[in-house]
Amino acid sequence: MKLSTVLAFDLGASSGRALIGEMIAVEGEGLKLEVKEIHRFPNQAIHVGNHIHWDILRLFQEVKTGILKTYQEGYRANTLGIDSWGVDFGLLDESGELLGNPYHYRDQQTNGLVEELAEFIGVEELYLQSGLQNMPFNTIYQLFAMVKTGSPKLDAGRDLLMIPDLIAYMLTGRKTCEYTTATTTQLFHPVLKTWNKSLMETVGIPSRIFIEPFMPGDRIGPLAPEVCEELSVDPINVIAVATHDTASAIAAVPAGEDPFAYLVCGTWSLLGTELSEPLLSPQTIKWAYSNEGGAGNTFQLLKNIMGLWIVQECKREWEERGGTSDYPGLMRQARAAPAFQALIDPDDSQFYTPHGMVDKIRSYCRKTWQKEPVTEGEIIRCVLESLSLRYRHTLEQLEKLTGRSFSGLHLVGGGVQNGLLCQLTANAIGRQVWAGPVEASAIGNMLVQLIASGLCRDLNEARFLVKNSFPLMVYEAQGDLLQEEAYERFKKLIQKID
Ligand code: ADP
Ligand code: LRH
Repeated sequence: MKLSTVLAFDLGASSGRALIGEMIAVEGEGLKLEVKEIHRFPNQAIHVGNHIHWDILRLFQEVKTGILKTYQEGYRANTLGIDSWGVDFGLLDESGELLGNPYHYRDQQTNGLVEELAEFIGVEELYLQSGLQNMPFNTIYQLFAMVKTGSPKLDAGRDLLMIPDLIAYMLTGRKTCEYTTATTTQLFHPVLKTWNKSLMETVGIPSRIFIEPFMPGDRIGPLAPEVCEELSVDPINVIAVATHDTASAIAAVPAGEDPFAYLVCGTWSLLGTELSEPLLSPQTIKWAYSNEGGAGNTFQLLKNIMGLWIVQECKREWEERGGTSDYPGLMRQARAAPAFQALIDPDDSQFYTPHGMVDKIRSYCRKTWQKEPVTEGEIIRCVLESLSLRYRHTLEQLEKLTGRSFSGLHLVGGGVQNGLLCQLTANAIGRQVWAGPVEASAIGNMLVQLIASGLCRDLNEARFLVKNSFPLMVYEAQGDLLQEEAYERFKKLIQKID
């Protein structure tokens, strides 16, 4: 028996998708969530002059296409939700018009601003005020860049809408701000759980542009009449889900009630554990761990790791040069390449910026006196092995920070499809990896909609639904001496940051 139909839009930095979810009661098996992908589209940075932007209007158009396709396929969603990557935003003027295209978080406008603000406010103070890892892309730095250049957009701006809020506004005409994405700005106070107006004042950011946050599960409103008319659809209710894609993905981790560790593995790798309150200790400051808001009144203590972005960029470069390898092809080559030849520190700042990734990896290896990876397989293997060792390092830090011990690691997101990475991660951490679901963000998005409509009681019940609906792949650790020796080498490489 079908109990509800929900529609989720998950906008990632590399692609966006619309998934329909049906909650059904199956005799003898209990409640299940059946999920089907309706629409998928690429997302990419658009270069204009010296800046990079998101193509927000095209993303909105793809969302409308997704709604249309659900109707064409005969689905009628009760509610819909939108999640996306964090930190980026659009500004609306007095009349509700969007002021320019949102910047891509990798835009160079924030170069040098982390250091500048640190000198001005102090790293420790900034951390205590925001609870976040100091990443150059955080909203605070993007706004600080506008303050410094005297951007007229900041003067004319009346409302700041984070990307998922902006898409929701285009769909409904309602200006809202959702809590989980608000906590990625570095302008939200983790302890007071409200916008940090004094920090805004210190940096010169006008506090009037920030809207009081909605909590995950709050109702934004129905699709606007003009959207319904254009698409010939019903006024579906839009729900503020856990609109930060990482928060949505974590909501869909098929864990029980005991503490667990997760790795949300997509463009970025977010490795962390769920807490009921933020953890702001001298050690979390030193190791720069974020406390981000999660669904169900949780805090997510996590580390932002460079992730599969490095692989994406290598693939893009090879494609531009006429290469044809898809992900499975590249991973086959990486499997065949010799193990632990050369390692990189994936979080070295040079890997953050687009372009020239293959050369950057090779020159890093050269400069650190390692054997330079040459073939596509060798390069991908070098990146994946380095990531897996970074995951081990982070998991061990997380245990020290929280006093918890984890028997394994839940891995969710696009990286689940990379069997080699999952196996390398299990080997590196010396524990099991439970991989799945791939579409965790979209599923977490659906779960909050189901909680909002009263079909799931809470996050625990929602996670049970995931467990009961999606099979997991289990990877057993296969450690050896080579592994330990590589970890020792890796720790020396990253010493400068720890
Ligand atoms: P985001 O939401 O940040 O765009 P995803 O969760 O969609 O990211 O994950 C994207 C990543 O998934 C890619 O960088 C790629 O490394 C990996 N991936 C996608 N498809 C495959 C595949 N078929 N095999 C292996 N890895 C894949
Ligand atoms: C992952 C993510 C991550 C942010 C980054 C901007 O998609 O939302 O949590 O730090 O993108």
